[in-house]
Amino acid sequence: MSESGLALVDRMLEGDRLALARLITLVENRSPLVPEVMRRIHPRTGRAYALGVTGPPGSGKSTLVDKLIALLRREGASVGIVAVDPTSPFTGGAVLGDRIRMQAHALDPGVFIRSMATRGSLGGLARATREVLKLLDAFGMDWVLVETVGVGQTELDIIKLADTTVVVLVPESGDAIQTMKAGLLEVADIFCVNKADRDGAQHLVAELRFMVHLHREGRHAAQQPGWEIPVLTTRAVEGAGLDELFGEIRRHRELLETSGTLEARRQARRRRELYELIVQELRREVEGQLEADGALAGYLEQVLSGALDPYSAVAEILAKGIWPRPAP
Ligand SMILES: Nc1nc2c(ncn2[C@@H]2O[C@H](COP(=O)(O)OP(=O)(O)OP(=O)(O)O)[C@@H](O)[C@H]2O)c(=O)[nH]1
Ligand SMILES: [Mg+2]
Repeated sequence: MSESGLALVDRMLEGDRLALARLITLVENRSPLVPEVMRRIHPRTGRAYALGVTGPPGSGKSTLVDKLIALLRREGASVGIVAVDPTSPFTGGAVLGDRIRMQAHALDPGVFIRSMATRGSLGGLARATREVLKLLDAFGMDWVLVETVGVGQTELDIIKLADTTVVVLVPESGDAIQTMKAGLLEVADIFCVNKADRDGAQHLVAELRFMVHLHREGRHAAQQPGWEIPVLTTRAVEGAGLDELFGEIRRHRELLETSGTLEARRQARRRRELYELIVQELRREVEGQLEADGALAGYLEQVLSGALDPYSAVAEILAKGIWPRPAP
């Protein structure tokens, strides 16, 4: 690792915000320094509590996050925020909106806000988000908040990085929940019906409560005995319902901490992370070797010409120990 990369980590650990910002940029740019950075910060991670806020575009996530930051700051907690938009390949409009909405906190030394959008692969975004959360954790933030749009697979991967997840819906999203149901119940610890000043909020609340009730024995529910997903209403712009929402977040955290579920969740996360990293490494290696390695390239050629089916090729490559090869 370059001297400057190392120095950056040291400066970040001493509380240098500019160094933190530059390390996040390294992560976004998939710098080859990232594994070494992660290795060095590891002893300083694991302290922060991760809160996820997810929901459809424009449901008021950033407005809610902005108010939650204020509540956390009032308690003296420091807060790092990552706003992730998997739907946008650009650092564009939504991100600008986040900046404006959270501007009041931008000068607060106890707050650090960063927006991220997709650059290149979607899969890479979940990994980058995890790495940024670790940086914020190592920096010393008591809470790390991740705001993410929607409930597709990438978004689910991102939201699974959180200890507690708030799913934000609005009265207009009534129809959308039908299609998102499975995904929502897989991640929601708390349902927040925002824009409760609009028609249909109570209807949505009833619908969600019914859904929670029906699925109270589902997988996600079964993993947290003693917790029935609460359904709350908020009017984020006015700050109405925010104390209740924050109360439920804290109650959920306490339950996780006292029941041992938090550690179990974090272990499940570490396991997923390890698997993912191994698979990524192997994939990278095999991609590099497929063309370069004589034996593998021979198989590739036969498959390309159609002379050999890929199933037989894989079986032979693995059976003959051509790949993976033992380390030299
Ligand atoms: N009427 C009403 N409008 C709200 C409420 N909360 C937020 N809004 C408005 O909804 C719009 C979107 O709010 P954001 O906080 O940017 O929503 P978001 O979910 O972060 O949006 P994206 O990040 O773009 O997906 C803004 O114009 C807010 O002022 C609410 O409780 N009632
Ligand atoms: Mg937003």
